Amino acid sequence: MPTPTVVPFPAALRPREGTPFPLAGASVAGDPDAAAELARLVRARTGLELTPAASGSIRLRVATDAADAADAAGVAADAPGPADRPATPPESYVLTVDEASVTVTGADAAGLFYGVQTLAQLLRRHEGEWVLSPVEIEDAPRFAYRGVMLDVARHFFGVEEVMSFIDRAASLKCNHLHLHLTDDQGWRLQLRSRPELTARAAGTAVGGDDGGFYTQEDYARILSYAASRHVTVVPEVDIPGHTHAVGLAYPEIAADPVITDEVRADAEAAGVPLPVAGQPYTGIAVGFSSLRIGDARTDAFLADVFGELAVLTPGPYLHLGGDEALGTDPADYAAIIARTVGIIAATGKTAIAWHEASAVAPLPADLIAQYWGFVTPSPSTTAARAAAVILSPSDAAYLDMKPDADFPLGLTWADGPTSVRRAYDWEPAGMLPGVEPGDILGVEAPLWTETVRTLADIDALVFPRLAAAAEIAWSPAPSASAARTWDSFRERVGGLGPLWAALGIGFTASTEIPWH
Ligand code: TNX
Repeated sequence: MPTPTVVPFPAALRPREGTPFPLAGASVAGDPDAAAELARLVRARTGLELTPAASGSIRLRVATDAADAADAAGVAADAPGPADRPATPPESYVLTVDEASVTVTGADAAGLFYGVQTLAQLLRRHEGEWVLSPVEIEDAPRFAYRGVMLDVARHFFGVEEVMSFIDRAASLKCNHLHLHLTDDQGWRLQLRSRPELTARAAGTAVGGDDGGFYTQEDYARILSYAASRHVTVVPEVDIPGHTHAVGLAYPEIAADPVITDEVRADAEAAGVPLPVAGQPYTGIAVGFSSLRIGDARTDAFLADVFGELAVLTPGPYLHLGGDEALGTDPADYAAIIARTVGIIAATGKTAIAWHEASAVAPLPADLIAQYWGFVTPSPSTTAARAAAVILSPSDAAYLDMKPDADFPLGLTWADGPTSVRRAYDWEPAGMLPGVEPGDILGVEAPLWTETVRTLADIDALVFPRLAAAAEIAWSPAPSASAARTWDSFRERVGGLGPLWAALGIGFTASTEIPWH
């Protein structure tokens, strides 16, 4: 049997001898949400309808007692007492296929959902029929945080598009959606404490395109859809840089734009005016905006914004940005980071910031740093000082880097154009000196949207490279799994092309991948 087309590759996969399980006429029993998800995927891929039945040949369930939990962890129920038994990891599942039955047991609802995604990837044609080959899979994630980021500030994406993005990420077992909600070009979330933000600073986007914003009802819909796909939303309000739009709404707390040579060069290249206080900015330069730090009105703004964001957001994290604050004096920068981390901690949430913020002294406790330098870090990297680190190396994990030189979308600043292989061939452990494997919370692949306007644009940049980030985040390290090689990965990704096409994912058919 060829390597099954599963991405990310499971912790353990053992093909079994025997006749494949036929899909035609199969019935599904067990968890109704999982059954509906499997039926959706099977319908899209094969056109077959799975019938629900109390004693179905496909059984989907969440482990409910100790024996089930041991089972989901791949341990015999009569194994030595609880103390000797490995704890059932969250999000894990066990999947078995034989000629007569298919069973997926999740340690929890997320684990069951992931088992169903794996099942959909395993569907194949055999002698003219849709089948599943006999197999035994025990699977659990390597990292707890497996993220994607969508920048809805440079270009705005509506609720339906965000939901589609969530589906795509969740199908690759990603469990966090970082929403970059604010930037120089626009503010995208309605806040009742600060109504002028969306009244005055949400109308435009890069290139003069239409803006937009999420009402609180929209945001609640995104959150509840994400929860149904086992995805935690991490909202980002970027301070103190990337705040030109704030000045359109609350000019009294905006610092004057700092026009550097880079900002000037970008304005000339893009044919857009320089940033002007109080007017919408439609270029793509960075680092010119800041807030009036130390002003009580700024502190009140931060307390309102992060306080309300905490109330609206069920997940444990609030992201405060902190990147590229080139227009901010270092002492002011340290002060506003400390102040904002304090506000976030007081809400009961944990602050995440881009890694520059982990350079401030004293370093706030519990701050999680998101590293966006290169795979080979520069000596000045500060992420190692943080309590935990999320890895988003820009030369490997940035989905907005051009996949090749003639590609119409994307940027190249992070040593681009990039490649699928570059997205795959990096290892989190040991990447940053001073960051121990246990300090790595996980991996996130960001999509910045300066050049991205539609869901089709998103797909073209995100696929297939998100599959690489997802495998790095979920699968065992290459040293612990024979399938964790570029050759195995490219074969498996190639096998997923028809499933992605059936689901309407407009992936880029990279020449590095042998597409089926
Ligand atoms: C850098 S990476 C940024 C963003 C840009 C992105 C484009 C980081 C934390 N900031 O403001 O959109 O490059 O690739």
